Amino acid sequence: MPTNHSNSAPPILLTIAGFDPSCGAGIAADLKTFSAHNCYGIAAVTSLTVQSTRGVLSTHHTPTATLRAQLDALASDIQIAAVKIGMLGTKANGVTVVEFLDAHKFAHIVLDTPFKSSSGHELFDNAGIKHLATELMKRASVVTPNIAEAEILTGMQIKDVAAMEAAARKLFEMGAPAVVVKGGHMEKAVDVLFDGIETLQLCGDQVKSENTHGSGCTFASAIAAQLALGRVLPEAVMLAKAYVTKAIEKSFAIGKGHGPLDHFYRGRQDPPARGVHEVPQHGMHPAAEPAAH
Ligand code: PXL
Repeated sequence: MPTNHSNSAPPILLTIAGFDPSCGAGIAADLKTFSAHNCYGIAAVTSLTVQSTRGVLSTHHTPTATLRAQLDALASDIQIAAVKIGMLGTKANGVTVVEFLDAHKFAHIVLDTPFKSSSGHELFDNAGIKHLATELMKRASVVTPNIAEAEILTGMQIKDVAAMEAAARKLFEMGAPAVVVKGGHMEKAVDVLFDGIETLQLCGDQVKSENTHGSGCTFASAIAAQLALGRVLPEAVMLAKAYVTKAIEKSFAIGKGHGPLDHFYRGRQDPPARGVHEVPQHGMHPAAEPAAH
């Protein structure tokens, strides 16, 4: 009986996040992103949301003991190369995650900060946001707020790239070892990375698309995958930005609201030009050749 136990496993990444049943954001986006980077993903669910492409209808947060049990079961069994944290729901879940991180000392921790869905539904309570700012942020390798989240965390108003840089520095002073402030909603889609030493502006053209649901989750997960694959942070962030930009460019509608990115655009081939696939070409397997007549 052949076994496959000698095949070496790819890097294994853990996402701690909410579940979006329309699979555009949250855990599903994270797992697709890990897979697209040839990594293996595992997940602990912090919250079950009820949503479609049209928005979030309700959230049902995982009881703390259940979240802790998921995390302990996974970490006691599987070697985790990097952790990505997304929606947490409640402060109690945030506290559980802090305890988990302290017990294990992971090499790479990417902390995304989804506080509200695009449709305006609360994804994290106010006490949780405070706890994230004072306790969780300093345990991460990098924190990835968008402009609105950076404003909430810093109390600053952010109107331009200079203010994004100032906010990134303030978040660093508040304890985050490195920060990416995401400006994807700005005309020029500039992200600002501050790693405690230098600031880097990452410029990209804003892709006009209605199907951007899960962009933040995807970006943070792509950074985690690149870190797990051995890239240094600036390189990981640049590659993640290129990936998410292309995945938005290739995004598609699946329902009446905001559709998902195409996480697997790299593996998709354009259909062959008309005619090419209809007539078997010389050199094909004999069984596929047209019968002689
Ligand atoms: O895009 C932020 C986000 C993150 N995680 C989950 C979500 C959403 C937005 O709806 O549902 C689970």
